[in-house]
Amino acid sequence: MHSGKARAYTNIALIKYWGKADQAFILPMNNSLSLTLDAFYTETEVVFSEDYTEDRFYLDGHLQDAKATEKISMFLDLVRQKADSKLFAKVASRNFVPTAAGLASSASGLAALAGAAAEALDLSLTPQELSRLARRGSGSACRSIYGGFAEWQKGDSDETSYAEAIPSEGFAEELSMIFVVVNDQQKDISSRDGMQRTVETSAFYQGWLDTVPTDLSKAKKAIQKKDFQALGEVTEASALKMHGTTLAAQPPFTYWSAESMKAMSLVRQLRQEGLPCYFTMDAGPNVKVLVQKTHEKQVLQKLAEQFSREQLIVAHAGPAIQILPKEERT
Ligand code: 2P0
Repeated sequence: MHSGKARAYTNIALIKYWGKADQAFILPMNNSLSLTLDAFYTETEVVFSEDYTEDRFYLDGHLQDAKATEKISMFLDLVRQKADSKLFAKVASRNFVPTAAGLASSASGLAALAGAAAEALDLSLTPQELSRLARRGSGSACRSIYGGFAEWQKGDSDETSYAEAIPSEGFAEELSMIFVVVNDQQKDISSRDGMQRTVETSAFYQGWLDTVPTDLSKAKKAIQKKDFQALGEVTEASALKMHGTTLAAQPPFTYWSAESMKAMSLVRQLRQEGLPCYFTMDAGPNVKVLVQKTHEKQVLQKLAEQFSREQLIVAHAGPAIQILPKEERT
């Protein structure tokens, strides 16, 4: 029996990943930059054994159906191939999310799976190799190998596409991200389908790609200088441009709901009132507000005037992936 367990934290991109150059290897069209957060994480235990006759996948204690298990099996095949193993596995994963608001993340999930499976089969991967492996499961997962800020270098092959930590000398620890959890009944378009449709059909896609290098260098400069305003401005601009591309896709779509727009307007209003804060959004209607810890309480209070306290979740910079010791395994 070979077992491994890992805990990985989710990350939110400040400069977004949006579009693939290679679907099979998950090579992105552009570099992206993220902040790993402490509030949401996944713990996954993987056990490979000669006794098993198939892969089994349990999520939050429930055995998953064939479709969900197949995705896990395909990822495990990559790990088995690297380790020259033919063993089946039992995968038990738990998402730690403050509310049941659909915030479970493929970034933390696939990073934890990569870490646990690699540990179980004694692959002894460097962080860079683990990042490359996690990328094969889900693009954004390659950034969750690191704590604080990370940049995913798009590269142009399986070997050259991975994330790296961006040291910030404590700047990441000065930041908060307040999640405004917006519940709506809109039918979801997965980020995988949404980005693909955008690459293939959006008249605005090239415009998006053209501006990423400048945004990325602005973000890195802002981190280096600990310039919150510059980082916030480019974060918001990157999100707006990414979401702009979806409106020109065929058929067009948007992840925004009326509630998302209410949250974005409020953030703009707070800024006008002199409270520095900036928003970002991903492939769903939730809005995330970037703020300095020094203004966190004030911004939270203002948000609480228009959203219920249950809709607001505060996160701070989170740590790198952790491989858990044997004592913490079941
Ligand atoms: C990001 N997103 O940079 C962007 C911004 C959503 C919007 O990465 O197809 O689950 O597994 O590589 O990583 C979400 O997409 O997609 C994502 P796949 P993933 O965070």
